[in-house]
Amino acid sequence: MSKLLTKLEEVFPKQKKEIAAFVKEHGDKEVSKVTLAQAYGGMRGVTGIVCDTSVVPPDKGLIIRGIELDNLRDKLPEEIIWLLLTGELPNKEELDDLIKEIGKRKGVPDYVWTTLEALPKDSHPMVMLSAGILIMQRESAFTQKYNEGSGKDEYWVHTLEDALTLFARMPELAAGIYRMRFNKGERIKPNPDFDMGKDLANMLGLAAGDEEFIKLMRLYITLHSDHEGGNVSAFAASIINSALADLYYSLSGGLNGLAGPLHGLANQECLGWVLDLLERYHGAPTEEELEKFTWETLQAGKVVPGYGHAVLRITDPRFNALLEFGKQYMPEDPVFLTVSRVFNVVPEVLKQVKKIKDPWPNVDAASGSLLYHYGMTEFSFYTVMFSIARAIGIATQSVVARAMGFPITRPKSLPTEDFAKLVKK
Ligand code: NMX
Ligand code: MLT
Repeated sequence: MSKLLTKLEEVFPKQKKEIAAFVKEHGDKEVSKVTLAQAYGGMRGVTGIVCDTSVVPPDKGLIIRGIELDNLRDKLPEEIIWLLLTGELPNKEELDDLIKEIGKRKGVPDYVWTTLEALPKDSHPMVMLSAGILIMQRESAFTQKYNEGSGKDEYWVHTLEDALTLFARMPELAAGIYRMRFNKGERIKPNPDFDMGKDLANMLGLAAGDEEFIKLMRLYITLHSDHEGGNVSAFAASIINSALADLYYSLSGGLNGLAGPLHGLANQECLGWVLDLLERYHGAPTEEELEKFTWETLQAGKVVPGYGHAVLRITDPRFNALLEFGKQYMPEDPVFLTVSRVFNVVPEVLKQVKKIKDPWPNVDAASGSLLYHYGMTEFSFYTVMFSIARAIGIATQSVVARAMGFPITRPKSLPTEDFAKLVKK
C-alpha cells in the first residue's frame, strides 16, 4: 500500500466526522446572501461551494492548505499533490514513495496515439488532450469498482487510483501531442524515476537537459495546480464528478473550460497580443506606444488578455513568481521585456475604465513569454500546459469530495418571471 493511501486512511475519516458534526451543529446558519445582480452576474461573490484544498482571498491570492504561494514556489508538483490531499507537506520518504507510485503508472497506451493520429491535422491541441483523456476512460478504476458494487466509503480510494494514473499520464500525453501536432519528431518516452516537471521538460524535447527549463516546468505546474473551487475548470469538473462520472469524464469535461479565452486560453491570447505589439513597433514598444495599443484594444471592444480577475483584486502572486523567474533567467529577452513593460502600463489604463474591477495581471499575463523563450513558440499549446497542472487541482478536489461523501451538486434555477415575482415580494 502506498504511503499516500495509508496517510489518507488516517486523515479522511477524522475530517469526515468533523465536517458531519460541524454541519449538524451549524447547518441552519446563513453563510451568504444572493442578490438579483449576483444571480444574473455569474454568481460572483456568492459563497456556496466547499473547497478545502486551497483558497484565494482577493487581497492575497492563492493559499494552499494554509501556505501562501510565495512559500511553495520551490516545491515539486508531487509535494503539492501530497499537500492538497493531506493538508501537510510530505517528508522525504513520503515524497519519494509518491514519485515512485506515479512512476509505476507511467505509459500512455498505444490505442490513444492511434486515435489521436487519426484526428484532422489542424485539430486544436486542447481537443487532442481532452479526447486523449476521454478515450482512456475504459480504464477507470472508479467505474470498474462502482460496477462491481463498491461501497460509498471506498469511492475516494478508486478516485485516488484514477488520479494517480492520470498524474502519471498527463505529461506524456501532453508532450506527445506537442511533438505530433507540431512535427517535432518521435515521441520521447517517460522516465519512471523523474518527477512530473523534469519528465515533462524531457519529453517535450525542448532545451534538452537544461536545468533552467526543468525548474520552469516544476514552477509552472505548481503555480497552476489549484485555485480554489469556483474557477470554471475546477467547478465544471466537480459538478460532473458529483454525478459519480469518473475522473476521466470529469477531468476531460472540466479542462474544456480552460479552452475559453476568459479562462486558460488567455495565455495564448496574451502572447499573441504581445507579439502583435512587437510586430507593430518593430521590437519592444515604448510605454507611450503600449498605452496607445491598450486603448485601441479596449476601443475595439476586446479584453486585454492576462489582465483582470473574477476574485483577485491585487497582482496575482502567480504572475509575480513568473515575472521574477524571467527577471532572473531572461532579463533581456524582447518578449519578456515587453511583458514586464506591459505590466507598467496596462493597470494604469485599466484603472481608468470604471467597470473593470481588477486592473492587475493574472497568471496568464506572463506564462507564455517564458515558454516562448525556451522555444515553445506554438502558443496554441499553452492551454495544454495549463491543463497538465490544473489536472492536479481537479483530481485532488474530487478525491477529497468523494472522501467527504459530498452529494450531487444541483443548485436551484428560476426563470426571469419568477425572479420578478420574488423581487416584488
Ligand atoms: N480588459 C478589458 N475589459 C475587461 C477586462 C480586461 N482585462 N477585465 C474585465 N473587463 C470588463 C469585463 O469584460 C466586463 O465588461 P462588460 O460589463 O462590458 O461585460 C467588466 O469589465 C466587468 O468585469 P469584471 O467584473 O471586472 O470581471 P469579471 O469577473 O466579469 O471577469 C475576467 C473576469 C478574468 C473574465 C476578465 O477580467 C477578463 O476577461 N480578463 C481578460 C481575460 C483573462 O485574462 N482571463 C484569464 C483569467 C485567469 N485565468 O487563468 O483563468
Ligand atoms: C484560475 O487559475 O482558475 C484562474 O485564475 C481563474 C479563476 O480563479 O477564476
